[in-house]
Amino acid sequence: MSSSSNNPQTLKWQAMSRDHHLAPFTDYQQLSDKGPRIIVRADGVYLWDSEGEKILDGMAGLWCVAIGYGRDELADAASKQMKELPFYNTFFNTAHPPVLELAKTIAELTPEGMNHVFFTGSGSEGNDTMLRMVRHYWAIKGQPDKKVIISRINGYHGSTFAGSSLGGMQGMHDQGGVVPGIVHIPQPYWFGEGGDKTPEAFGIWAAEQLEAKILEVGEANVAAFIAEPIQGAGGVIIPPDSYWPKIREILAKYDILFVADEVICGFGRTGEWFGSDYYGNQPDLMTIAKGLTSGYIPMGGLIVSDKVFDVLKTGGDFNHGFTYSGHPVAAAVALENIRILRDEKIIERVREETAPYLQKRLRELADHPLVGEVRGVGMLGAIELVQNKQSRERYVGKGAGMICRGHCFANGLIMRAVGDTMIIAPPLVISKTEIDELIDKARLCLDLTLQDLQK
Ligand code: PXG
Repeated sequence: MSSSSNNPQTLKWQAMSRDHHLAPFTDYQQLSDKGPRIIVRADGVYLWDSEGEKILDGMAGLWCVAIGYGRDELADAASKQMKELPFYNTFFNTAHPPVLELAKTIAELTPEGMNHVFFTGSGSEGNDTMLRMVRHYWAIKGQPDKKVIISRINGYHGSTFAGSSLGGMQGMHDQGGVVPGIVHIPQPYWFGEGGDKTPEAFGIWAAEQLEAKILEVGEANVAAFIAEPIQGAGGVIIPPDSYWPKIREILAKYDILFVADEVICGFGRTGEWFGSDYYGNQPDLMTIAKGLTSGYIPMGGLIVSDKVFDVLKTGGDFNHGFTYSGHPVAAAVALENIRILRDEKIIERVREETAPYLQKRLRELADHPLVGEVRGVGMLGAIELVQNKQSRERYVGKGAGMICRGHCFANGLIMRAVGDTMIIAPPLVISKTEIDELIDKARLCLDLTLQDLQK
């Protein structure tokens, strides 16, 4: 591993990290001591580090590199746009062709009635935009008290103040506080929190928490409910089948907006264009980022339904926006990325061929003594590490997930750990042979982890 490198170039970069670079979500003392692994190039589903080691990227960068690494077409689209018009803003009654083409293209892909896009630089900014927009929406409609957003514990909606407040990550709330008017309900995480209930019964219970919260806060005060179709950063939490139908039933009873955070699920990860399509949900707003550009360049946005837009249009100025809203180079890259997803039928291939194969192979790991559950949808998967397969009891205080992640890292596989849940989200273009390699490496690392835990 690079932490024990003798390579002078690696050491030079690690010194730069120690002396100057502040990485996200990082213990700076620990990183200084260990030094980061330096990733220098990538192609397809593979990364190479500065030691020359090849690594299968089971996380698509950070859930984003949908079309895989090394697609020259995206670089060419960026280069062409930079030469033609590298920047112009979309404030003050101006626009440029890429942003308009992109908004129209996205509207072609979204569920019925979702035809308007506000662009941002990231998913977090998309959710900030959402917070202001939904409160503004209700104010225009003469209900300014409808301000509260209901969100879920262990959801992830970004790292800006609105994003982290909407999210349900205690560690983030503890550092700097939260935006007022955001409340959280339990997540539909059966394996971790379902207790003696069946998954179906637990799914209903978790959905009913939404209704209980609406009644507690008062419908007259609730602006919206936000949720990821499948929680990503929280540990690839796939709700029981009963959850979304029950949520839809509750949403139909109350006059509140529904926001789908599609930052991870959007652009094909579930085998449909959006996670909302996968579940048959009908959101009023959808946050996007990541797969929109396959991560080649930063871009996010908020897709807005006709219903919301028709009200916004009557409300005067919407006082919100970023310098890089609809950045022409990002828009050109997103357009090319979507062209590739469409022309190469990548999402169809995921749905019909590679995702069923990944899910089948992934489930073979369920027989491993360390594995309590394997679950997944599309190109998303989770493996729960346990001490007791029947009772779902964990290895307490052993850091099984981190041990496993370390073995993966050392054996040429990127697989993330969320506590003791191992998660994968490979590029959508991963082939069956590469899936075989991923599963073989995962099994090896489970073996090595179990050996360590039994020592
Ligand atoms: N919503 C969801 C559902 C996300 O997964 C964001 C919003 C925020 O997007 P930006 O572009 O502002 O990062 C995300 C981001 C992890 C991890 O550890 C996940 C994300 C970001 C960083 C780390 O799994 N998701």
